[in-house]
Amino acid sequence: MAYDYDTGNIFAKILRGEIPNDTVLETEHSLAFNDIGPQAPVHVLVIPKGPYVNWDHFITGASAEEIADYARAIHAVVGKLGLEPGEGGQGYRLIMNAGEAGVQEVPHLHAHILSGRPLGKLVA
Ligand code: DGP
Repeated sequence: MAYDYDTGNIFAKILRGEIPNDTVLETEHSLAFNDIGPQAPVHVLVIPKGPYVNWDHFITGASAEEIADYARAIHAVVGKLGLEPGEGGQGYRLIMNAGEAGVQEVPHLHAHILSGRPLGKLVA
């Protein structure tokens, strides 16, 4: 599947420094920042710096280095915010929306990390 990346999307603008963000963590290939409309006390978005529309685009098009960096960046945010489940950590929910059915609004891959309250059973 080929994806057309829209360089005008809001996260591309954040990555270019054209609009501000509340950064939680930055790595060589990834950026994590607080969601502008948090759905929970903790609502962090983690994005790769490369131009990937969604997870499927990323996992088929990114380098092993980018993929490892992105996975580790998500883990690092969880650690930095003390969200690891068990041993006193709160736990969290990790979500990626893709396409129409997933109701993805911003066409640049992002993982939502949600925590800070009981999130309820996941329903469609
Ligand atoms: P999704 O529906 O999965 O595409 O979620 C997009 C998320 O992006 C949504 O939770 C709100 C967030 N968002 C949209 N615009 C901005 C912005 O300009 N800054 C930040 N920090 N978050 C944004």
